[in-house]
Amino acid sequence: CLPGSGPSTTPPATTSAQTTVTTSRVTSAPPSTTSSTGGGPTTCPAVPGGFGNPVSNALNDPFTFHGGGKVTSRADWACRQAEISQLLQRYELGTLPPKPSSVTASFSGSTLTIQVSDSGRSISFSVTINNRPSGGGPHPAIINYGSLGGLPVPAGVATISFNNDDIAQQQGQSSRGRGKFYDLYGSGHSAGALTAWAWGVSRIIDALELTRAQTNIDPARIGVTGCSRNGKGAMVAGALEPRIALTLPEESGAGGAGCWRIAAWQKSQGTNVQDAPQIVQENVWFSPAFNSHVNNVNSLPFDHHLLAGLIAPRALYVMENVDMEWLGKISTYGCMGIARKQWQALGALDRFGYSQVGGNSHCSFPSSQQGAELNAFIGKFLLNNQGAGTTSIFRSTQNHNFNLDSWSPWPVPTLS
Ligand code: MCU
Repeated sequence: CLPGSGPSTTPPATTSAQTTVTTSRVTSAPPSTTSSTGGGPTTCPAVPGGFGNPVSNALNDPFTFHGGGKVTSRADWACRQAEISQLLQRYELGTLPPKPSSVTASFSGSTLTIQVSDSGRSISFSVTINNRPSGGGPHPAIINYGSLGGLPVPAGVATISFNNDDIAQQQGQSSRGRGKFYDLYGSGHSAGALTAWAWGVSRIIDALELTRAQTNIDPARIGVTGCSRNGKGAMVAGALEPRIALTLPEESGAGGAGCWRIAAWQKSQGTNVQDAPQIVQENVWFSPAFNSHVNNVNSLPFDHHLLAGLIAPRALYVMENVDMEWLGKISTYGCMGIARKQWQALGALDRFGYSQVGGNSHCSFPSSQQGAELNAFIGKFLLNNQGAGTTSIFRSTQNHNFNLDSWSPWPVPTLS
């Protein structure tokens, strides 16, 4: 990690020609086009193949469909989200399988055991539920990935320990296709580890729905968190699983709250920031389908502001560390500052937080984010305490001189 401030952050003029990219790189046919977000299924326009026009030194317009139409209503937004999810899965994350044909669960002591079967194969995994409040209920819970970091969770909220590495390993390239997700779907499945873990989170919520009477946990008030590589996982889980009420990625950096384009631009300026070409060498968080795009991220029909936008208008509180150049302190600031415009369009700025502080080592949660920020988000969105504090947050302890508007040269509509 390199301390110090980043380079000047006004983007240079667009250099790529606005050419139409050949459709020969499309790896799969457009999948189904039904959205169930926002009250009842909606029929959405089919997602055209191809990448559309390259967008360099600016982030893709959330409010224009891949085919060119404008997003003008909440119903359009639900369709745009379904489209963005498909595009992310196609080119970066790999395919999220639909709900398996059988999910069963049992709860004993503090262990929730989940059995999943599909197409003649079965797996089983367990999570541990701690700090279940006694009496009353049902109570909210936060699913915590792995053992990195960890947030101080207030009383009244249970914690669910999820061993995500058991579902998909993340020990470098040799982990590709290993873990229970791949035991079920085959080692050649397109999903990277982030997607496989999100699938695991969905199965935990399925299991909580089945065992409500035993666990006394409310499946409609579930948060998800993780730090660093597991923070990337928390972000993707929030994006792919609409039943998550509160998404809490901690120091997720590149591949989580960071945008590929901003990192690529910073890298070209000499900053030591993690970028797409490096990240796919380091680990198996993404689909192998992403490998052929990492040197040309400006061609992608999305960036991670749109990954975050899959959560909007559900609640998202992003924690980042200003001392960590490698994590993309500028690319997460810019990416989330622009992501926030999606909550603005939905009249939901009180459900979006980005907070970047320093002085703490990687994944040791700083107390400066606890009282007024983390507790406010958990209070409002998991404990139903509307007076828990301000949850419209966008701050960094460092001035990055990053021009959010020149990186997002599109109008923000009011979606009603
Ligand atoms: C922030 O997440 C990762 C980062 O992407 C990697 O480059 C680095 O090696 O590990 C970080 C991490 O997970 O640290 C615990």
